[in-house]
Amino acid sequence: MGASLLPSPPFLAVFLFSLVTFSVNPEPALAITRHYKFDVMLQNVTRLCHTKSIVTVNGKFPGPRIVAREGDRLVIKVVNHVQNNISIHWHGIRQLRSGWADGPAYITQCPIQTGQSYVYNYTIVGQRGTLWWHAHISWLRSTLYGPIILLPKRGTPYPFAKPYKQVPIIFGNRL
Ligand SMILES: *[C@@H]1O[C@H](CO)[C@@H](O)[C@H](O)[C@H]1NC(C)=O
Ligand SMILES: *[C@@H]1O[C@H](CO)[C@@H](O)[C@H](O)[C@H]1NC(C)=O
Ligand SMILES: *[C@@H]1O[C@H](CO)[C@@H](O)[C@H](O)[C@H]1NC(C)=O
Ligand SMILES: [Cu+2]
Repeated sequence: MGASLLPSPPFLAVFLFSLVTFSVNPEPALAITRHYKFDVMLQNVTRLCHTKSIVTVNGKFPGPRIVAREGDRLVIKVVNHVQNNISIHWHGIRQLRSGWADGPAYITQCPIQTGQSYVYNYTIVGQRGTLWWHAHISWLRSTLYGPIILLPKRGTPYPFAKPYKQVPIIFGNRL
C-alpha cells in the first residue's frame, strides 16, 4: 500500500531537478573566476616633467585595476622581472581560508624572487566597494599599487542610486 504511493523514479528526478533549479538559484548570480597577470617590470614614467625608471605592474603607473563581483574567485599570476624581491598585498580583502594569498613578505609567503612567479588565488566573500593592492616588501609600495573594484552580485542593487560611471582616484607620492 505505502509503496504504491511513492512517486515513480522519473517523477522524483524531475521534482528534485526543479527544487534545485528554483530554490538554490532563484536568479542567476553566477560567481566566476577572473584571471589576471601581473608582470612586475621596470618602466620609465614621466610626471611633472620628471622621468624616472620605476618598478611597475605591466608598465602602468598607477597599476592596473582589478574588477570582480562579490562571490567571484580571483586568480592573479604575479611574475617578477625585476631585480627586487616582490610580494603583493590585496589591501582590505578578507582572506578566508586563503591566508597564503594575503601577500605580506616573510609573514604569509616568501618573496617572489627575480624570474619567479606566484599565483594569488582567493574568493571575494561578503565585500563590496573599492580597495587597493600594493607591494608589501621594502619601499616598493611607493610605486607599486592599483585599485581593486568589488561590484555587488548581479541582480543585487548598490546601497545607493546606481552610479552612472565610476572613476577611481588614487593618491600617491610624486616620483
Ligand atoms: C628608460 O630610459 C633609459 C634612458 O633613456 C633607457 O636606457 C632604458 O632602457 C629605459 N627603460 C625602459 C624600461 O624603457
Ligand atoms: C630575496 O629573498 C630571498 C629569499 O627570502 C633572500 O634570501 C634574499 O636575501 C632576498 N634579497 C634581497 C635583495 O632582499
Ligand atoms: C584556486 O583555488 C581553487 C580552490 O582551492 C582550486 O580549485 C583552483 O584549482 C585554484 N586555481 C589555481 C589556478 O591555482
Ligand atoms: Cu595594505
